[in-house]
Amino acid sequence: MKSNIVLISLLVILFSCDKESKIKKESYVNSSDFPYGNVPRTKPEMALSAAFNRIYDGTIKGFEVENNELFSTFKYTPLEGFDYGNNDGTISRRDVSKVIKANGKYYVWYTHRETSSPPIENGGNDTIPNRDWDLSEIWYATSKNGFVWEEQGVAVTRMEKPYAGWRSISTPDILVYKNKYYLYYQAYTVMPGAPGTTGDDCAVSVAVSDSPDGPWTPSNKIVLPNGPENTWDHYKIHDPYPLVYKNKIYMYYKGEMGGDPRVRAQGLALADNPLGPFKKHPLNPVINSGHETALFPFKKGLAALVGRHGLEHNTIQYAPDGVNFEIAAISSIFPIAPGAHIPDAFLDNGNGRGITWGLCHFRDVLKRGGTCQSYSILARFDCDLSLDTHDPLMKDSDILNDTEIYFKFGLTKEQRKRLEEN
Ligand code: AAL
Repeated sequence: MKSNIVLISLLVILFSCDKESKIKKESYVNSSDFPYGNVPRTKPEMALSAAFNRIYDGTIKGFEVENNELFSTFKYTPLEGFDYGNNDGTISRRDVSKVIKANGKYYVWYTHRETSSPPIENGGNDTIPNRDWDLSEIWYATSKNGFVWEEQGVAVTRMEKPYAGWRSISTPDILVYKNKYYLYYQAYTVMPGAPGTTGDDCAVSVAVSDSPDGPWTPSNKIVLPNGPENTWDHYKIHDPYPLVYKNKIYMYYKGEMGGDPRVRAQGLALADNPLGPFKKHPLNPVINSGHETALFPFKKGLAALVGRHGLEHNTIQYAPDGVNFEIAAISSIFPIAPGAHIPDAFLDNGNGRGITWGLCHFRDVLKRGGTCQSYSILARFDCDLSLDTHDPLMKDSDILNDTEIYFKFGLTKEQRKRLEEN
């Protein structure tokens, strides 16, 4: 008798559960029944649109952008400590490296140009720059707080002819490996934008030092060479960006595969030794967008700030293996040529904590347009892409810019004329 009662009550419970889920299923058949209030954190058994399937199965997980650790807005601060002369384009600073901390202070390296005249588009010669980063050197500065900087001067000068870098060196990035410092940079043998080139052809070289204050010994070797003829990175190897990951040096870089407008993408090359050889990854390119792309360890993978240019511009991407990147967040007003402060950039501890600030640049300050870009200034960006920080002020997806900012991006005369004629 007792066992029958137990059996009957079990059956009742079973039926009611099944009934409940049936109800749920039944009652959810009509998608507008998606619940109010406590949204289902696990995928409900109901027909879902592509957008809601993405919430549960996509790479951008979760409902609230505020809880997305890889979503952030960016805030900008002018820097103190850098003198741009008469602001006439004869002094320029741009394309910063990652910011590292050493000897109790922050260090950053960047392209520094001081020339008798601002760049002149297709007017370059031995003393006149053809581009903002032409006839340049690598300089560095230090800071106690990341806002007020002290320029220390030149780190690496241009090479002697015929070594790569005699025309210009630019766009540096730093690697700290086994207590030695490595500065990678674009090394030019022809002036950027020279006739007969695709506009900015170069490869990457490296200099070494035992101290962030130098002296730096240039290798006078190309460590990240151009790709074979007719390949995506045959002409341009730009923005070298080393990290230590999975016991190797992961060197990311930008290539440009032609086209109009030009298509840029990010590649990866791996090495066991900072001086190479670097072996390019068979799946290159690994990021289909972006220009100067900053990457940082995040959890067991790597994340990337994919700003300007391309299908997936203005996205923050994540690859659990450092190779296969997926979009993890979408944001706006990205820092240009970001050099983030990444405390664990070279720790390779499989537990990346993310970033909260760095330096970047604003280019073409004189608004000359064209590709030579008058001159550039450095600035600071702050964000919350960190697992150890939660700053709601950086997690605001509803950026309401001032009206004049919108009207600043007005129609050109030609566009207005065309629209009025239609
Ligand atoms: C930057 C970087 C590289 C290019 C030029 C200077 O944005 O991508 O450095 O060569 O522009």
